[in-house]
Amino acid sequence: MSNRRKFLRSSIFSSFGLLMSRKLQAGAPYVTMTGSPIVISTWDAGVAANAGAWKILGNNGRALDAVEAGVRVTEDSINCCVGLGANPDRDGFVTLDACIMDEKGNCGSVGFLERIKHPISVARRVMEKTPHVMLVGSGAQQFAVAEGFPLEEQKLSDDAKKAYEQWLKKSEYKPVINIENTKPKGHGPSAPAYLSNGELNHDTIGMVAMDAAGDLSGSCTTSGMGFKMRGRLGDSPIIGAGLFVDNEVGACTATGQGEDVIRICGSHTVVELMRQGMTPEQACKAAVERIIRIKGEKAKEIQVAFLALNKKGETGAFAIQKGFSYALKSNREEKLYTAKSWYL
Ligand code: SD4
Repeated sequence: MSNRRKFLRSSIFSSFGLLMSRKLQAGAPYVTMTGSPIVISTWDAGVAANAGAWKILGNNGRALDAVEAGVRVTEDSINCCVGLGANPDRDGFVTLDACIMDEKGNCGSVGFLERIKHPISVARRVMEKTPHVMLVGSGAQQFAVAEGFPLEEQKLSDDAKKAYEQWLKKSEYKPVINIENTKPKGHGPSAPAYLSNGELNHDTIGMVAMDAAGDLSGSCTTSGMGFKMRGRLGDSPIIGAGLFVDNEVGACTATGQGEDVIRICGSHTVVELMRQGMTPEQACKAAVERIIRIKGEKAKEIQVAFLALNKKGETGAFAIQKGFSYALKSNREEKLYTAKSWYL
């Protein structure tokens, strides 16, 4: 065979190979399991949130509507940790972050939002009613009010008030974690934040879901780290960090110390690793390992967890520290799982 013919032959085969691998990367390995809705969300509060989402998913509704309705349950809950009753910043004000993303790559986000009960719904309005992705601070609040969201009085819950008063005694601004305990004593610049019933007060809920049509969406809403610096944003309102959805591949949400999630574009990283063929758990673990590599010994002091769902309806999670729980609801099961972790 002449050299020219050899060259043509090999370049035809290599272009074919490239084409095939592009096609595979575009999602070919993932078979859409239509008709099998599923929702997963972070921490124990995810059980109630999933039940809220299921009212929509279980009735052939859209994943986007489900993930908004689901986390609104948590934002509504006075005893929790995510909405207006949550831990304040170090100046005593509750500031909220949230984001939402649908199967078409549409996304919306709000950050540093005060006195609005449902930041997730404001994030959805940003997505649907503005040409932007993100609104923050007084601008986000102004938009929310213009959209008809009531401006609430700030009133700390009894638990948040107690925790804040306790924190003020030392005003210590550094990650606190008790790794000997299955219940980490917080995972950020917070003092331990236990509810009066003794349960750990988590300040974020992230949720990802697939609907009966096989479409994915996700939501994430938080008061952020308790006793954070005023003006601080974490990963939760940042598309690609606290949440990412790619309808060809899968979806991921993150919880824990936002600074370290942002550092590796955490949720986007997990989705891209799933695109390359990893299972959700493998992808979450690989993302955690990146943080461990960057942080070295300091990783012992922080908690970060990822929770992911792929297009086949497979789920998985991985955390730095033990004790990360996530809730799953599908037609077959309703369960609270504990994720594997780097430190045992
Ligand atoms: C943040 N990632 O603001 C959030 C905190 C969190 O459970 O997830 N807490 O950094």
